[in-house]
Amino acid sequence: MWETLKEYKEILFTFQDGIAKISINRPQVHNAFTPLTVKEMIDAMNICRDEEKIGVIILTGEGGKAFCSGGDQSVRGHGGYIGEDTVPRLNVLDLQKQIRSIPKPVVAMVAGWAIGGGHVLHVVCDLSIAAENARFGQTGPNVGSFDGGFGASYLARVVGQKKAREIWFLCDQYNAEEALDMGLVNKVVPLEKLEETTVAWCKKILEKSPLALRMLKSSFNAELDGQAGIQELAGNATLLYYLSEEAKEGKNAFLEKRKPDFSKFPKFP
Ligand code: 2NE
Repeated sequence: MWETLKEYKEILFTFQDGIAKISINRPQVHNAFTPLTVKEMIDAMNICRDEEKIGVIILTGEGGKAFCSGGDQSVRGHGGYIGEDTVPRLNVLDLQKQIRSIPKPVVAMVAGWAIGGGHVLHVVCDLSIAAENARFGQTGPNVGSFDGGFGASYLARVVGQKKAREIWFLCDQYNAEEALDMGLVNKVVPLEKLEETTVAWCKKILEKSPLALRMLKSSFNAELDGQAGIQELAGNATLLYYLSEEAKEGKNAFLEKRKPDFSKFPKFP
């Protein structure tokens, strides 16, 4: 039974047994996102990061017909997607970075359309589980847009350069089995089994060491994300070091206004 963690206008944010679920709630437009949708998702992701009881995050869309159809073209204006504050934004790029850097696994649960910027959202998730009715593709060059960031480079790492160029240059749509064949999703299940399977995968992940998962996620990112990826991995190394008596000796010595004594700590080969 999913319990509501916080009320929003354009997303649902719920929790069950260590799992948070962030669900775009605009099924009338196949879960296209506005700047507000994205702002709310970023807020929910921040809560997921800070909340100790959350170990895994599911990203999905309401209605069973779409995961997400990308940016809402009806609010696309001069220079970006325009919300109530009249400022043109591409804040989904911030959300993509957040999905990659949050130190907990993020699982895309995809029913129906994962298209355009919605497709990129599932691509940047750590794992993707698809229903048999899932359809994948990019539309940018059809509608006057493109995502040359993770949407191009990370997609190419996932499916290979030739396939990624095909996906963007032809703007074809691919069914769930084709997505599985090209390594774009981890598993395909009947629609009625989608949530059950995703939750089962999340529960398996929750049994694992959270620090090991954290280190692994940042290690996978480090190879691809340049300085930002190395910073993430190094931040985790600092976290581990802070847990050690050796690091605590340095801090304590400073606070006690004495010389630190690091002599008792081992110099590993
Ligand atoms: C997804 C797709 C292929 C589904 O087609 P179909 O025929 O099943 O549904 P339909 O009738 O097109 O859509 C149902 C309703 O949802 C709206 C439609 O306009 C329609 O509304 P009504 O006619 O019933 O009033 N709708 C669907 N997607 C929407 C969208 N993205 N924005 C606003 N309204 C949308 C088909 O719907 C489709 O191709 N959708 C558009 C996909 C798309 O081009 N997305 C934007 C890509 S660019 C992007 O996301 C992006 C980026 O490239 C870079 C940075 C940030 C974002």
